[in-house]
Amino acid sequence: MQNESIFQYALIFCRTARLHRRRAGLALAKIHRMANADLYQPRPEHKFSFGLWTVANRGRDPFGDCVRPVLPPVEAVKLLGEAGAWGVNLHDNDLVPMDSPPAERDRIVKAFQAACRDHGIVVPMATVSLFYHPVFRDGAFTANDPEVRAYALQKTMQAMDLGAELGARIFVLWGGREGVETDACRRADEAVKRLREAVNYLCAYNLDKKYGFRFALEAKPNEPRGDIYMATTGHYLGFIPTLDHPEMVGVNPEFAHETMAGLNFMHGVAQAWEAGKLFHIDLNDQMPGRFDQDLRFGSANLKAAFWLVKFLEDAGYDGPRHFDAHAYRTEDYEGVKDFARGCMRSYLVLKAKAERWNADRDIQAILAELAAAPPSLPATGAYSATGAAALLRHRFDKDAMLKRRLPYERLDQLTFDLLAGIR
Ligand code: DIG
Ligand code: MN
Ligand code: MN
Repeated sequence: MQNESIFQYALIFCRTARLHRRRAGLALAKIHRMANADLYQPRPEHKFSFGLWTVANRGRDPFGDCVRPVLPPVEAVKLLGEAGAWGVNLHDNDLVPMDSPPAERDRIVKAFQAACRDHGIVVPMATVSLFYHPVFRDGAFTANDPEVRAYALQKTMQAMDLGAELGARIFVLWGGREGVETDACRRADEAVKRLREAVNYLCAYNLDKKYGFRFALEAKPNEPRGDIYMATTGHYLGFIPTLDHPEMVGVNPEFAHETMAGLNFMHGVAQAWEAGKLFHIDLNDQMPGRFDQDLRFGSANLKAAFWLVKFLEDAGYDGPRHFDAHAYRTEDYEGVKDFARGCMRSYLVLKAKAERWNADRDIQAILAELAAAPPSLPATGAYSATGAAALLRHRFDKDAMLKRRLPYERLDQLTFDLLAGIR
């Protein structure tokens, strides 16, 4: 009897313990979910913004018609507010149809401003569509027809008026049609001259109206034109110093566009940042060698997205994190909201991973090893005749230099493990 009752007690104990363990596990999972929920919830201080054209993208592509109904601007603002975005951006005609009568324009703008107020959304950036209407088929600022070039300036000034009215302080210029299918159409340096003249004119308008805009020039190598002038952020970094007001002009690098050009996006962003010219950024994702996919941020190349987020956060970039992307053509508007949430969530997950990377003991130990100062070297910072003489006299021990380890394989594997969630 005694053995049996002990066995009974043991059985009850084990079942109870298993129940408690299961409950504890569930409670832990719930705490983890709640913590995660807070950790990856977008907040205004994250400065996440979307263009009206991103969440209102109807899924049309060169081979298929729209799959989603029109999403009016005030509805787009509501969707973004519900998803947790901080800001909404717009091209002039995303909000006000071309050639709207002034009274209609004002009515539309007031309704939009009310929606932004209702949903706690700001307008950090404005831009202008110089690519959709057929009149821009040969470009806008670089078009051969001087009437088109003048109309492009007028349209941009009106878009600046609208952006200023909405409180935007950044004005993006993307020259989507500034390009060629054949270089028979104009000398490429003539295009540069026309572009410079237009940007100088708009900087002067900005000063005249005291709008305080900072212009952010956005590069793209091709699409919709066979070749687009100013194909990469680097091209614009070389162009800006030639302007009348270079201090007023920076860049708006886009992840997909630099990737289309086969470049390391973070490197272009880092060079722009180092030059004090990272005025805005277009975040999305892109598989190399394809048309401009404008995919949800982090959805195609996790590692490239990680290095970008790590750079922006380590550098202390304080500008908008703008997602210039759109949902898959297969999505309905619930799916579009998933897309918007996913962009912001992925950024915050990678931000948390960057913090773990910076705190990881093994990673930091390798970085410290790499940063260890070599034996005393002649100074090579600023040039001096004595410094150069000392450098010329110095004997380098190449065998010793070759013995210094560069454990990048381990460093990159630790990064992989951290991104894979096993560190
Ligand atoms: C394309 O990537 C361009 C347009 O969407 C817009 O003019 C600009 C603003 O981010 N990006
Ligand atoms: Mn794009
Ligand atoms: Mn863009």
